[in-house]
Amino acid sequence: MNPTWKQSVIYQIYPKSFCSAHGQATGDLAGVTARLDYLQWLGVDWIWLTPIYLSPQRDNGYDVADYLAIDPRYGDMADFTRLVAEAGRRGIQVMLDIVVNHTSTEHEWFQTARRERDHPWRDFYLWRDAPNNWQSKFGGPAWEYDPVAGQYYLHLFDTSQADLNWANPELRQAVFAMMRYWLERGVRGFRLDVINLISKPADFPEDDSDGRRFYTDGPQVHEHLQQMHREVFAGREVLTVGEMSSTTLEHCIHYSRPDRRELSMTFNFHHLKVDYPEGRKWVAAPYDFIALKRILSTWQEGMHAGGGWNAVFWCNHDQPRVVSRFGDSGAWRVPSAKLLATALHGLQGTPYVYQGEEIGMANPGFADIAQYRDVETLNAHRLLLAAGLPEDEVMAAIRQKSRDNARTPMQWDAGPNAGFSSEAPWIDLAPDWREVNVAAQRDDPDSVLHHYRRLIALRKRHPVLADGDYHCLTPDHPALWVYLRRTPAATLVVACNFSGETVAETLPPLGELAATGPARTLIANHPDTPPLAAALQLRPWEAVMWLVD
Ligand code: ISL
Repeated sequence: MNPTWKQSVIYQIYPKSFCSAHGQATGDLAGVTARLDYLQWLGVDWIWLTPIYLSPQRDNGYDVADYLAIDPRYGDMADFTRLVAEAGRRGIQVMLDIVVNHTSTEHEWFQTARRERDHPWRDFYLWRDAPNNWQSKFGGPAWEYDPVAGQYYLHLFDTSQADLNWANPELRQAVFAMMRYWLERGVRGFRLDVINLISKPADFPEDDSDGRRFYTDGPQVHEHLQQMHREVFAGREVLTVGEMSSTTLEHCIHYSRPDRRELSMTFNFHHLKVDYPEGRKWVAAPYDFIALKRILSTWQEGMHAGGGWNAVFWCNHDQPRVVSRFGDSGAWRVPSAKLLATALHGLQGTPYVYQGEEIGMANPGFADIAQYRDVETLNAHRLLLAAGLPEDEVMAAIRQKSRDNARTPMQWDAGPNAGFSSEAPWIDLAPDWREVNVAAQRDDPDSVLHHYRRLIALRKRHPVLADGDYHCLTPDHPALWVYLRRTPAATLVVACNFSGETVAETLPPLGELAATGPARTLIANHPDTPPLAAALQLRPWEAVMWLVD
C-alpha cells in the first residue's frame, strides 16, 4: 500500500509574491486563503509555504528571527489558523518550511550568544578564534568576525544567517520542540531547508575548494534526522521533504528509504546545473539537454532501485522559470510549457508545482540591476564587477540565472498589478502579465493551466504514475526524450520533442508495445495525436502520454 503522498501533487507558494488581500506591497496569508478555491480547482493536495516566520527578510524569510511567530507582514496566528482550517476544508494540507541550518543573527539565541560567552545558547552557534578558508554560498568568506562576541561565526549563506551547531543536544531539542509546536497547529508536512548541511566536522579542515565536501551530507546528518524522526514524526502522519544541496544518490536513498526512518523524500539540484558551465552559475550559457536526461534518468532509476523517493520539480523560488530555461518563451511558449509539464509529471516521485509555473510564467528579463531584490544576486553583481567582469556580461548572467526570475508577483488577471494587490508590488511584474494570467487561462481549455490540471488528475487515476519503473529509450538523442513507466499491469509512454522542429525516429520498443494492445492517449499538446508505433514523428514541442493496459 502506497502512502497517500505517493499520488499527491504539491504546490509551492512564495507568500511574498503570491497575493495580498490587504492591499500591501508584499503578499500575505489572507491572500493565500483567498486563493484556496483556485488551488482546489487545480487539484493539488498540499501547499508548501516558504518561511512565514518573523524575519528581517534579508533573505526573504530564510533568515528566521523567531520560529514561533508569524511575520507581521504576512499576518498573525489567527490568519494562519484560518488558512490551515480553510485549506483542510478543501482537502489541502499545509507544509511549512523549516530553516534550521541557520538562524538570523537577529534571533534571540544569537543575540544572547554573542553577548554571553557562558550562556548555554553560545554553543548553539559555531564560533572560532580564527576562520578557516571556507566560502559562503552567497559569495565571500564563510566566517564573519563579530566584535561583540570577540570571535568569528560560521555562515554558509548570508552574513546575517548564522549556522547552528547541531552537535549540541539542547539545540536539537529546541528545534524538535519548535517542529512539534507547528504540528499542534495543524501543519502536516515540513520542507527542510538545506538539511544535508547541518552536520559539520568538528575540526573545520581547510579546503582547496569552498569547503562543501566537508559539510555536505556531513558526519552525523543521518543520525540527527533519525532522532528528528523519533522525536517529531513517529506515530504521526507527517510528510517531509529534505532540500539537499550538492548531495549524492546514495545519500538520498538513505534519507528517503522508509525503513531508515529519516524523511519521506528529497529534492536535489543536479538536473538544474546543466546550464552551469564547469559548475559556474553566473555565466549566461545554453543548457545541455543530453546531460539533463542523463541526470534525471540516473535519479529515476537509482531511487527506484534503492527504495528511495524523489521530489520531482523544474521550478522553485531559487530557480529561473522553466519555460525560459528549457522551453521556448517566444513563439512556442504554450506548447513548450505543456511539454515541460508532461515530461516532469510522467516521472516517478512527487511532483511540485511552483506558483505561476502552471500558467507558463517566464523570466521577466529585467535589464537594470535596480529592478533586482535578491541578496544572492546583488552580492554576485558586486563581486563580479569588483573582479573586473564587464557589466553587460554580468547582467546577461543575472537575467538568465537570478533567483528573482521566480519571484515576480503571481499573475492573476489583467487588472491593476495583475490582481496581486491593490498596491504596487515590492518587485516589478514580469512584462507579459496582461496576456499570461490565471483569469485568461481558466477560460481557455487549451491553456497551459488546464494542461497542468489534467496532469494532476492523471496521477490520481493511473497507479503506473506512482508505481511504474523508468526506462529511457532516447538517452543520446539531441531533441527527443522518450521514456517508459512500467508495472506488471500497464505501460505508460511519455514522448517529448524538446525542439522547434519536427523530429522523426524509429523506436522498435514502441512498435512491440503497440502490438501488445491498444494504446490510449492520456494527454497531448497538439491536436490529432498519431497512434503509438515504432515510427515516431513529433511536431515542434510535441508531447504525448500513451497508456497500454
Ligand atoms: O547550494 C546550492 C546547490 O549546491 C543551492 O542550490 C542551495 O541548495 C540553495 O541555495 C539553498 O536554498 C535554500 O536555502 C537558502 C535560501 O536562500 C534559499 O531560498 C533556500 O531555498 C538559505 O536558507
